[in-house]
Amino acid sequence: MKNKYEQRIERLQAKFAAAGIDGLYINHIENVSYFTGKKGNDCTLWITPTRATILTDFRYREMAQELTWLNFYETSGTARPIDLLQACPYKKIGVERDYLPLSDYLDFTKKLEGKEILPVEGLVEDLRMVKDEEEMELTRQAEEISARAFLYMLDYLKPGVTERDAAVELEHWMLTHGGEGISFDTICVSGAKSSYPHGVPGDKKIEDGDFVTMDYGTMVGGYHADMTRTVAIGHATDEMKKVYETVRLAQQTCCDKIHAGMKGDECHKIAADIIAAAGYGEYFGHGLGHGTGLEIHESPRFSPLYPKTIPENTIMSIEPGIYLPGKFGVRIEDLCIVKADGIINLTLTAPKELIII
Ligand SMILES: [Mn+2]
Repeated sequence: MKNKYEQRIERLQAKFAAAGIDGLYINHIENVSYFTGKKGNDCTLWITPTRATILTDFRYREMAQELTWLNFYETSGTARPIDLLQACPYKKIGVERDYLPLSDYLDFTKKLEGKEILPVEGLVEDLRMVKDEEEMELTRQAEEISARAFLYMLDYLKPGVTERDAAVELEHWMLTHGGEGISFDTICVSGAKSSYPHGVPGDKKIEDGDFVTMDYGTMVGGYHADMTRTVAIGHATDEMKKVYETVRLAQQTCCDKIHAGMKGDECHKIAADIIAAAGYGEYFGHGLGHGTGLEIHESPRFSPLYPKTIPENTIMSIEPGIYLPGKFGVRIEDLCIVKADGIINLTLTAPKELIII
């Protein structure tokens, strides 16, 4: 019985002919992880139709030797990746167009004799897009910890706490409750700064009348959680309530209607139409959502720029927002598994109705 990594390697090898390559040199760290189960800097893979080799140096020797489904090529000053590629019998060398450093590309094209260097894109990313049961379970666990952290923060947040304190508290809670890292720099912004979709937490104190937007997540087994909630402090004006309700309705309608087989732009339009009908069309300027997995942002996308079909068993964020410059912003984000007949929402334990603390 082949392990899951060997099966993934076989699925990649099956794509070589259509891509016009004899093999693929992989240096993107998460793409390497996908075939090794390990995350090491300075590890690359060379995968040919019949074998897969990990290339790394002495520091990772023991780790590489544990990966019994891979050959190990120990790199050094005289045994460089380019030397392995030169010695192999293959001529059409695929490289990752989005990730190979330009210096390596120039080196390969200039120095490899009798070889063609062919930049390709999306081969591994398309495999990673559709998740297996284990990947879904790890993501579910990561999102559950993140959603429970939100409940904790409802008790913690109060006027006088700074954005930075709140962000640190949130991260600390996740890391002491099973989280294995932070998915991305925690966003915790308040008041007028909540209109910055990706604002950085600062020394500003949370005040009565602020919206506080928290966009964050933790990881389990390398799989990223991602969620956003916006809460009001003390009170909310009628305008704040109207904007919040518009985002909540757009977000919930997407949760109710999206299913596998829809196009990415079609999904985005569900939210965009609701927000535009409420008069805020120009204040929703980003895509509705993105895939998550070994990276926080991966294929596919819910976006006006993504006309492709969303396959079953992708893990996607659904995160509409409205941002009124100089005033405030609201975003609500759940993570979900896309199925043929709808979505499985992984963020259910965090309420979405307007909470005023
Ligand atoms: Mn997101």
